[in-house]
Amino acid sequence: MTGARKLLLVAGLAAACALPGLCAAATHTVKIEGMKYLPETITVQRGDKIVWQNKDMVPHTVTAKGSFDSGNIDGGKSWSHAMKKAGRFDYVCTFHPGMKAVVVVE
Ligand SMILES: [Cu+2]
Repeated sequence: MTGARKLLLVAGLAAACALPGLCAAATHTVKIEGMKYLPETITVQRGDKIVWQNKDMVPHTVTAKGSFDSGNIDGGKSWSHAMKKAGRFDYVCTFHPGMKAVVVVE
């Protein structure tokens, strides 16, 4: 397949995804490493799943008050959550309040 054809195919899939029900939910990954969420801001589509992988040795949480809360995620473990509502969700680690990040659901 040529590069141009591949590009057209990708563009077509992206257009199909704009119509509800035609596109399977995607899974995104946020790494927790060095006391930071990476990326700090992630934008996903409604219905997508996000997996937070704790690469640190210490436990962390993914806590957006009133929206979602992972509870304790031990070092080396992960937690996933499907984003069902559109909006901007600021979240923190309840153990380390300096750890902040954002999920934007379109
Ligand atoms: Cu933490």
